[in-house]
Amino acid sequence: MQAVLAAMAAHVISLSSASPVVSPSLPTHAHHLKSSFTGVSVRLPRHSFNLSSTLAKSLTVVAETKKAVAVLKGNTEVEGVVTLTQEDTGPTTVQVRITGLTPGPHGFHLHEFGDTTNGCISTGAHFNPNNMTHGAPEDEVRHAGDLGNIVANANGVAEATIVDKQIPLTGPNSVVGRAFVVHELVDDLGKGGHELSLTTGNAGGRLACGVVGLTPV
Ligand SMILES: [Cu+2]
Ligand SMILES: [Zn+2]
Repeated sequence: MQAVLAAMAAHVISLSSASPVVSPSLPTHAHHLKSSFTGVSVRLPRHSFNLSSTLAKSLTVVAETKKAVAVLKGNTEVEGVVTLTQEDTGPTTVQVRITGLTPGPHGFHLHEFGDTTNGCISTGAHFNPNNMTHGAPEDEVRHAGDLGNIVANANGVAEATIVDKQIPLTGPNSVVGRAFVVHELVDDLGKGGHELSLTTGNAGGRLACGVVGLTPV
């Protein structure tokens, strides 16, 4: 009997220490057991902890979806909306709709700062937390903010869905608070041989920009 109680107490102790989230759902008598058997924990075989940490993990896995939005405006008639969705630590899905463009490809990036005090110029350079040179979204060497080109149709409307792993909505490289910029010209993806190819893709002026902010899921 004592062994059974000790085993129960061991679970209570290790569960509550492994995951504070779990403990409020434990029945109150379990808390009582925990305090009665505090001394037992130091003699627990190692496998008890492994079992309970596995259990704690399975109880605390909850899918977390983050969503954000940017409204792009500038000094021209170009405007648009970009939404970003990320589940847990998976890739971010970016949905783009921009109007008022000249038909054809336009460079599209996440820039470092969510600062538009001086228009799109004050959003800084391409978001580049890994100190790389400019490239295409599919390249190993690229700025995190390099999302390539979006292509406007004959009506000047560009619609795209981009899935990318380097622009998360959480963590140290979160893009929340940074800004999307759509450019005047095609982004040469670092391969144009121009002096600006390896910094900006030589994509020309900034037509419109918008700061990424969290939005309800
Ligand atoms: Cu840009
Ligand atoms: Zn870049």
